[in-house]
Amino acid sequence: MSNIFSGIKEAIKKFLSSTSPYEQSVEEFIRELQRILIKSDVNVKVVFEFTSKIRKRALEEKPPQGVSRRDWFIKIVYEELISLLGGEEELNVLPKKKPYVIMLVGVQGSGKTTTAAKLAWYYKNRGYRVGLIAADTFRAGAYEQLKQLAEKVGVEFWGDKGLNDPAEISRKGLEYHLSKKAEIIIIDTAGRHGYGEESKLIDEMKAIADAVKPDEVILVLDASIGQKAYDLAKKFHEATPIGSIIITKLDGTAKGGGAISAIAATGAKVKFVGTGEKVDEIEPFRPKNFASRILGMGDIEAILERVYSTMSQNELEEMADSLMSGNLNMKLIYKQIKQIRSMGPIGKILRMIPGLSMSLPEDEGALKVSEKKMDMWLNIINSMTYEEMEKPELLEREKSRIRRIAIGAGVAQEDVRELLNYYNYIKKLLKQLKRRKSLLKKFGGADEFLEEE
Ligand SMILES: Nc1nc2c(ncn2[C@@H]2O[C@H](COP(=O)(O)OP(=O)(O)O)[C@@H](O)[C@H]2O)c(=O)[nH]1
Ligand SMILES: [Mg+2]
Repeated sequence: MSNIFSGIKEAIKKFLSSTSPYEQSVEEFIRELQRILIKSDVNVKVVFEFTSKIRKRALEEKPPQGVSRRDWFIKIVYEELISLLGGEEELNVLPKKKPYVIMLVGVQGSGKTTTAAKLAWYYKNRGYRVGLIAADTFRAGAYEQLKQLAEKVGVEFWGDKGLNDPAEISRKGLEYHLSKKAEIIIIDTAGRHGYGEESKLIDEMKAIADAVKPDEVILVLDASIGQKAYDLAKKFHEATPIGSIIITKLDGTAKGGGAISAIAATGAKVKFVGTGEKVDEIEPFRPKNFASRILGMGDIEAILERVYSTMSQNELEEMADSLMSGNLNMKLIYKQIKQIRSMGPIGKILRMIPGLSMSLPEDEGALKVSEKKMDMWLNIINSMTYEEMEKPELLEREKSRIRRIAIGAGVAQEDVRELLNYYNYIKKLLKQLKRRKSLLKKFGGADEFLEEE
C-alpha cells in the first residue's frame, strides 16, 4: 500500500489515537515501523538497530513533568530518526582550502555528470571560480554532455577526446584549471561498472585519486536503488576516509529507503541531495528536514512544540533557582544570556522565583535586552580573562581592562560599560530579592510564597 513517507505518517496517527496501554502501543508502532522500513529496502540490520534504540528509550525514559508519554515517544522517534540520518548538525559544504579538488565517483546512471554541473552551479553562485573536468572516457556522449552543462552554468571546462586514460586526463585538466586560477575543481568520472561490482569501481577510483590527490571524493548514489546503496556506501566508506555522499533523484523516489540505508550504512556523511534534473536542483542535506519529511512534520509539529516548550519552561525554573543561589559572576551571566537568547527576557526568569514575582519592577525596560545586544555581550564576555569573568568588579577598579576588552571584542568601551551596568543591575536586584525572600521566610509573608515552601 504505502511508501516510506505515507506509511510512517499512518503509523504515527495510529499510535497517537490508540487506546491500548502505552507499552503495547509502542510495540505495535515498532512492528509497523520495521515492516515499512524493510519493505522500503532499508537494510535489515539498520532497521533493527534503529527500532531497538527507540524501544529502549521509550521504556526507560521518564518524560519531564507536564509531558505525556505518548508525546515524549514522538520526540524520541524524531530524535532517533535525525541521528540515524547523520545527526543534528549540517555539514559544512564550503571548501576548507583553495584550490579544492573534488572527484565524483559512482556507477553509471547514478547522476555524476548532472551532479558535477549542479555543484559547479552551487559554488559559482557562492562566489567561487569553478572548473569542470570530463574524465569519463567510457561513455560516448559523456564529453559533450558535461561541456554543454558547463556552458549552461557558465564555468570553465576541460576535456580531451583524444585521450583515453582518465588519470592522465584528470592530471592535465587539473593543470589547466590551476592556470586559470580555479578555486574549486570538479572531476566527472566514468564509473562504468554496475551494481555488484563495487570493488572494481573502488579500484578505478583509487587509480584516479592517486593521480590527482583530490581533497574530497564524493560517491554519487541514486536514491531509488534501495538495498544496493547500503553495500556500495559501506565499501566506499571503507576505501576512502575523505569521502562524502551525494544522493540523487530524491525527487522521484517513492521508496526512499535506499537513501536512508546509504546514510545509515557508514560514517560517510551525506553532503548534498539532488532533487531534480535541472542544474539548480541541488541542496545541502539537512537531516532534520529529511526526518520531518518522513514523519510528516505537519502532524507532529504541534506535539514537538508542546514537548520542547514544556522542557524550556522547566529549564527556566531551574535557571531561576541557580540565579538565586549562585554567586553572580560574568560566567553565569554568559550562561544565562545564552539560554535566554532562545527563551525571552530575564524578567521572565526572575518571575519564576517563588513568591517574588510581585516585587519586580513594573516596567521591564531595564531588564529587556535585544538579541543583537545579547550577541554583542556574549562577544564581550568572551574577550575577558577568566579572572575578570569571576570578578567583574576588577573592571571597575582598573579602567584599562575595559579598554583592552573593547578592543578585543571590536566594540566601543561604552558597550563594555553598558554590560557592566547590566551586571550590576542584576546583582542589585538579586540582592534585594534575596533579602526579601529571607524576610518573607522570617515573618511568613505572602500566601503565594508559603504555598511554594
Ligand atoms: N529526477 C532526477 N533526475 C536526475 C537527478 N540527477 C540526475 N538525474 C538524471 O539521471 C540520469 C543520469 O544522469 P547522469 O548525470 O548522466 O549520470 P552519470 O552516468 O552518473 O553521469 C539523467 O537523465 C539525469 O537527468 C536528480 O536529482 N533527479
Ligand atoms: Mg556521466
